[in-house]
Amino acid sequence: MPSAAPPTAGEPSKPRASPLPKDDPLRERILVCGWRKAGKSSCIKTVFQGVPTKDVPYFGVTQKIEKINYDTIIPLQIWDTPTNFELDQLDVPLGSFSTIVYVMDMQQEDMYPEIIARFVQIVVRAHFANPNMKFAIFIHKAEAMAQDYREDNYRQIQQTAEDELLDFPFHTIQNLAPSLNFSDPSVTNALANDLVGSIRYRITSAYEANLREAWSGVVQGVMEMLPSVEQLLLNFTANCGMDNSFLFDIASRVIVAADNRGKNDETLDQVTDYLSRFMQFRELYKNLHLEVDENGPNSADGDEEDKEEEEEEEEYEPEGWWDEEDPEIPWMTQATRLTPNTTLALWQFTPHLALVVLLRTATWEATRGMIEYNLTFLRQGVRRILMEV
Ligand SMILES: Nc1nc2c(ncn2[C@@H]2O[C@H](COP(=O)(O)OP(=O)(O)O)[C@@H](O)[C@H]2O)c(=O)[nH]1
Ligand SMILES: [Mg+2]
Repeated sequence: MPSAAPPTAGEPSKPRASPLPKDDPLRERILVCGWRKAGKSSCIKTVFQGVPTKDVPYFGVTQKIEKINYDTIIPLQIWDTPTNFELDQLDVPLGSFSTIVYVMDMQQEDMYPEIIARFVQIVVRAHFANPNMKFAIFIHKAEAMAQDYREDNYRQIQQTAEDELLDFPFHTIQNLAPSLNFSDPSVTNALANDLVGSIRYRITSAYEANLREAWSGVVQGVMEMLPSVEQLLLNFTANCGMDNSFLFDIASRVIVAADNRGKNDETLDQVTDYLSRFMQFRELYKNLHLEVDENGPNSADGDEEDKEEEEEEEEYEPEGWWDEEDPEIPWMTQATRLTPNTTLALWQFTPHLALVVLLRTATWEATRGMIEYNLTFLRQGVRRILMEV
């Protein structure tokens, strides 16, 4: 076993000119739309603006488009839209969005055909505005439904959307794509199938961890560096005998990358829960520097749990977080024994991101030095990828 070198923050690197301006075109834009009262604002606010779920029933109606800037592994701009929103009301080109999230109320079964027809209209239009556009449907308000019922509705929604796309009267929008011949069925079939493949369906509820998983899919979908980060995590997890490793956005508790081995819902719930508990203790971590924007700090819910605190430190400098970091300072870290056999450990990587690993307690106790040694390289690797993009 190699001797454990003290973990360092890695060398400071190239300076970044200035913080991103508010409307920076480099932010990945995500448009959130859907039927009135489907839960659009709830999906955004409970995850990215730290609004507690107990406030969900009291949200006011969204009156105008709201743009929420959120800095995580990549800078995002999430657009919340009001009732009766139409694509024509955007003050930027539709093609400048990378993803459209369509929120629908799972409980409005009688409305599925209209809701889905509207979604398909948006998909088709957005595709011609940006052929790389990604689409996600959040089938929302699922918490009241039993598992079987959820699955039936999920299948019904997916089938309806696919049928609607395959039957879409593309000839009526020939003007959007003059170079394609929409009277040729082979052209329209290929296009429809392409569109079918660009849609991800997610069951969500503001009261369940699946909402964060759904957002995780959306964020990962726009991360060009995802495969490189995943590969680093995979190597690290395999070398150190871990069960799983996850790179989390700390404030939203959204997973931005994972090693993708043997992941299951239970593990995810456990880890997400752990992070929210950890965030309750954030006051104890005096040097856990999180960027708090004008939307307010994140608040987390959950119960207390025994914790074993270790060293802490992270420097944060708003002009470009990596410029001012002292490479000699150890970063904030924390480990918790969940059960006698399972340990969860957390290390902060950047002001926004933390690595959470799940491993056998015996492995942690026997090889902690080696894990921390390997972690130095993982952390530097991840940070280097982030600095380059
Ligand atoms: N049962 C349930 N209700 C929700 C959920 N999310 C939002 N709602 C309710 O749906 C209504 C509309 O939510 P809102 O987010 O304002 O919808 P929007 O009009 O699409 O932005 C509110 O009364 C919320 O309490 C959820 O996950 N489950
Ligand atoms: Mg709203």
